[in-house]
Amino acid sequence: MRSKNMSDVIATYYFRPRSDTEPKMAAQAICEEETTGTWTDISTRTGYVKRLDGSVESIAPQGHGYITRIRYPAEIFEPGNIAQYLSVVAGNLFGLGRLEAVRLMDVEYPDSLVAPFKGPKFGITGVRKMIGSTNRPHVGTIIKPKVGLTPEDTATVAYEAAIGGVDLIKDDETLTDQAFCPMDKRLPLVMKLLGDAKDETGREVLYAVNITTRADRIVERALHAIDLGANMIMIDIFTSGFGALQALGEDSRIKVPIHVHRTMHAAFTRNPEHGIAMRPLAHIIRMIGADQLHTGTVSGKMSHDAPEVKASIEVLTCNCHGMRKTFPVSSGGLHPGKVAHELATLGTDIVLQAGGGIHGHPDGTAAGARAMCQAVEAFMAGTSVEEYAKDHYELERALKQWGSS
Ligand code: CAP
Ligand code: MG
Repeated sequence: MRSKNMSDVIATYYFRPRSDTEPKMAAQAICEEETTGTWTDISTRTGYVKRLDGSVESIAPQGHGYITRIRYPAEIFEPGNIAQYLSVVAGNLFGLGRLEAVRLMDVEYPDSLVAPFKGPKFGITGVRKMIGSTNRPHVGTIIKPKVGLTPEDTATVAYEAAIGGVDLIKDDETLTDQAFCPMDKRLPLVMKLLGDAKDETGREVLYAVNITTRADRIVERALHAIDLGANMIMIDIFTSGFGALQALGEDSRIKVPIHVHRTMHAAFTRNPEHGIAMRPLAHIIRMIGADQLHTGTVSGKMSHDAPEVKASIEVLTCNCHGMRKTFPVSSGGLHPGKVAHELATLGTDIVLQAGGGIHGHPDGTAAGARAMCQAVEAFMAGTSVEEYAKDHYELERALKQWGSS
């Protein structure tokens, strides 16, 4: 978010110093390494350079370590260069020997460093407009198995999900353009069957085709997907790189929303003491153009804790920077029995996705999609899933299969 009354950058870290290092010295080591200093005094750090020194604004005990807020002068950042921003706030500091552990928790940027970014082209409002929804959560599915299906079978699964009532169908993170399911074949077939489903139901359904590839080819691949009829594209942000998303976000020829998957994130977000929390990453991902971003579940198969998930959602949906809001996506091990808890904890301005929790329904994909939608309807009506299931067969079958915890 924007740093209040500040023209500089404020980064917040949790850290645990090495046993022979004072907390103040440890925080100072971060500050020096990422601005004008190094491990020893240097004669070249003269007066005019020292204007770019950072400062340790505060240190307070937290858990087994400390929380520190460090101020970095805005001038050491190159406006609009996300790679360079990260090299400062999330750079060498992770390897410093004086710290046993260090985790970047949050970054506040002044307007001057956010102004070069346009943010999402569609955002929550734009995606809702395509679907025709107002305040209800969107329901999505990931085609499963994540790899292996032919283009024809992928399209059939997508059709079933659309008939069952989902708003969004997406490829999984490892499916791109492999020989067994090339994009050129899969995408037109899926769009054709989604068209058939629309003729039957009158409902628009989005298909986020995974265009993840090397950064210098991604725009070309996105444009090709749009030529083939894509109404949404998807990118694996951490394996493709921030520049790839930014290129998509800033290209005015790309007039479809971008769904962002975060595969690989847990390598740096999972350890509560070391690495980078999802929040500052989500912040950047919003700035560079994500219309939808995975932020985790509070009851699914992945290991997450509610305050962290909420912190990411907050940075995607706050009224800040004059930017559109990014639609948070809760996905991973969800099924109808988990819907109420997710929505009660995370709010209804969210996309709830289920892969196994739809295609694993005992009566198949269409019934699974109906059961997920019924669970959402129950929540919106203020009714428990158990109560709602009395009149909704697919939901009843799902609850029998997976329970309602
Ligand atoms: C969900 C998912 C997502 C995870 C990633 C999967 O499928 O498509 O990749 O949600 O989670 O393949 O696991 P299921 P996170 O619904 O079948 O679990 O972003 O939290 O790492
Ligand atoms: Mg997946």
